[in-house]
Amino acid sequence: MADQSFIDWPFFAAHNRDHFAALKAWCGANDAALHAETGDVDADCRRLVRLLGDAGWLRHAVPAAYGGASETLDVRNLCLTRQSLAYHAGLADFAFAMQGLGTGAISLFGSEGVKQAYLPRVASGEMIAGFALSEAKAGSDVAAMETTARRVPGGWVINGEKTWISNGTIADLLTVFAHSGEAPGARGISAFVLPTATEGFSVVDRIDVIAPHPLATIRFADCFVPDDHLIGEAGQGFKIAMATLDVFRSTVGAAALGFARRATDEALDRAVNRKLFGAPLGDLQLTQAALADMALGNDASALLIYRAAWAKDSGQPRVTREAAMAKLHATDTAQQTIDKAVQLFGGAGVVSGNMVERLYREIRALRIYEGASEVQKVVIARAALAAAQAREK
Ligand code: COS
Repeated sequence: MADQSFIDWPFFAAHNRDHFAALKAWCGANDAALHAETGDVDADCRRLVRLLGDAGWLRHAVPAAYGGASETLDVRNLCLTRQSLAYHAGLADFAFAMQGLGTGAISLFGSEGVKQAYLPRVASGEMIAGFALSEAKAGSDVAAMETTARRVPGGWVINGEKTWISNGTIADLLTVFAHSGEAPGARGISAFVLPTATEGFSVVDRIDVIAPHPLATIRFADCFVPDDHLIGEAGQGFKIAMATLDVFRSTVGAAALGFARRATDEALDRAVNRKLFGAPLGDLQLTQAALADMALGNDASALLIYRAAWAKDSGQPRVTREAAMAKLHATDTAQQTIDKAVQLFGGAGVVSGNMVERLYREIRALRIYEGASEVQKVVIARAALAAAQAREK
């Protein structure tokens, strides 16, 4: 059982503590169902979305007026959910996370009609969502995207190709970002809701990765979306993407923390039960050094994650810096923590199916998606420089 003491920290309100306790109990009772994998990752993911929807957990991914659990997206509950699910099963965390990220821009900036049409069905697990931002030539450099949106009577026509799209093979609706021509670069991007049943949408390629997820390259060939499927205002898409990531980057850190806490528990179990040189592995000071690093890393990550989540929930308009710190620290530290756990397991740690082997594969992508570690450093450094320049004035 992972260290739970963080839940008593002052960042949390009673509703967060109640949510964490209820979800923890549910995950414990449903561990086998969260893990059941058939080898068909699309089918597994669809099943997990249904499972989480039926149990009511997906309600935390949308606001209360549209079938959600809290009036506005409660970032602390999003983080607690991801941390708890990731502790049990990476794919379950992914299934939850994408319902939130895939509709985050709609929840924050969408038209009333679009919110009512889609959010309740995402909260129930009836519809699966995705976030289509990245392109082959536009990952960290979002503004370099080549997908276009052209205004036509009654709506917009979207053309282009996106890649590394989570849920690309199974999504029912996507938040799509495209150049719409109001201005060059970042100021000429707009955001749209695009149901994948739209004529002209296709999956070009499935992408196989070290920890299987439904990942794909997708294409839009003259896809028409009606006017009310524009999210926010035309030309505001870059800011909408960044504001959405402000909410969800802390949650990536929380998922990493869930993986790291699981690795720590596996390592502690090993340290207590594995005998070496006639004594438990945990008696060796080098083992203790590794365990100390893990415990320290977990608490430091948790402090940064829940600081960022609390700041957002408390109404701070921009938490870009705080969310970047949380994601950067939690994902990089989790990678080190899991690597240490693998080392403590020796040969058993790299055997397929061992929990720490799974975690070792699961964690890697989190240092890349939703803003690579390098992007987070840029964000943090810019904030520090801007503060220093402001003090000079
Ligand atoms: N919320 C609201 N607005 C924001 C914002 C935020 N979090 N971050 C930036 N903006 C605004 C800026 O204020 C600026 O507005 P003005 O033009 O009115 O001044 C505008 O957006 C452009 O911002 P900036 O100049 O910082 O843009 P850059 O192109 O320099 O951004 C980084 C650089 C690298 C930070 C950005 O492109 C980024 O985060 N890239 C990673 C994207 C990513 O996460 N990809 C993964 C896809 S999801 S799996």
